[in-house]
Amino acid sequence: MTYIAKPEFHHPSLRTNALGFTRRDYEGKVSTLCAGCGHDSISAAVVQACFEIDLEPHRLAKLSGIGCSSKTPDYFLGASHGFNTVHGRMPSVLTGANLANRDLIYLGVSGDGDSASIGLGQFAHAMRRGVNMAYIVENNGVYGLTKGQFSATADKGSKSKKGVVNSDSGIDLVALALQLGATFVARSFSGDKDQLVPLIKAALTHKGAAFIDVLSPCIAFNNHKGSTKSFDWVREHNEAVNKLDVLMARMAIKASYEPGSLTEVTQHDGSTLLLRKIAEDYDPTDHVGAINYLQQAHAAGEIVTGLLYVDPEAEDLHDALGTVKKPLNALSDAELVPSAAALDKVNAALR
Ligand SMILES: Cc1ncc(C[n+]2csc(CCOP(=O)(O)OP(=O)(O)O)c2C)c(N)n1
Ligand code: SF4
Ligand SMILES: [Mg+2]
Repeated sequence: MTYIAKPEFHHPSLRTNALGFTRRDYEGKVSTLCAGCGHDSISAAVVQACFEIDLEPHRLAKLSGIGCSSKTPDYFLGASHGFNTVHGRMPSVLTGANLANRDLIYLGVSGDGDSASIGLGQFAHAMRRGVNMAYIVENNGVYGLTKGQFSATADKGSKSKKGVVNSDSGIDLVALALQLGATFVARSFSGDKDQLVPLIKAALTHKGAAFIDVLSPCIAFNNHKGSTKSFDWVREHNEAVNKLDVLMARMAIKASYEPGSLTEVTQHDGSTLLLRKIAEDYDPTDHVGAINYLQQAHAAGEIVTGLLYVDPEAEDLHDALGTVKKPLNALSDAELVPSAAALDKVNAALR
């Protein structure tokens, strides 16, 4: 892969976070994507989110598949663990890594082709198993890297740049994630950093499968009139249901607000999600309500964004499997090798 390394020097008065890192410490190589690609804005939002939650870069593992979107982990968090898997296979590789080392924070980055076309089965099983991860799909409705074929998220009736009309029904990954049992489901837009940064912060701190579908226009192949994934279309049809702020456990709630206008949701790690309602009748902790709301909005041609569902009490795959609390590479020989008595017991149970 071609890339350009960024110079390491930075202005001495750049703001630092609680760990003493500047925003530059969360950047990666210089992007080789098309200038104006939505995916670059998502990379910038990831950098901002990790800086703001004081994440230690070496504690994050970023995994992706294949596509322009899946190239982006090279452009942020240069000091984190990274792995580019095969097309559509990020979820299973991430699941394995997570089971082996539960101490890392997992970020999966994928595209609509990577997750809704070739990798749909992998996406489904990561969601239903509750793999503890933040899963971002950079959704442009096309296979950008291979020159703009419709992906499975392209809406029926949407027109390609050459005027071909898509006759297949589009897959809504948000609706699917909800149905599959993801415990944090959100949608956002690469052009709305104010909405996207808090969603990424909340997804990274959520325990369980956290999914964010980010509409991210491909300016080279899917930003024309007739496309339902263009900047203009998404801006015109975007209906946010709420506005989110994330407060980490150590931060006191300083914001002053009218009682009742904010909902507070406390997560496993002690962080608090402060949700300001935009749609009066929307409750992000009501699973059935979220599914109904989405379908109604879809029928009305609206693109619903914001934190659509969260279960703050969610359990993850480790809880379900009853795995050891330590990462596997930290177990001693004594912990790994069963005693003769334990082995006898296992053998006896099998007779
Ligand atoms: C097994 C396999 N099949 C097909 C391809 C070709 N291929 C590379 S990227 C891609 C689609 C990428 O689309 P998406 O995930 O939406 O990413 P984008 O480029 O749009 O960000 C395809 C079909 C491949 N690399 N591997
Ligand atoms: S082809 Fe599309 S998705 Fe790929 S870098 Fe260019 S604008 Fe982005
Ligand atoms: Mg795509």
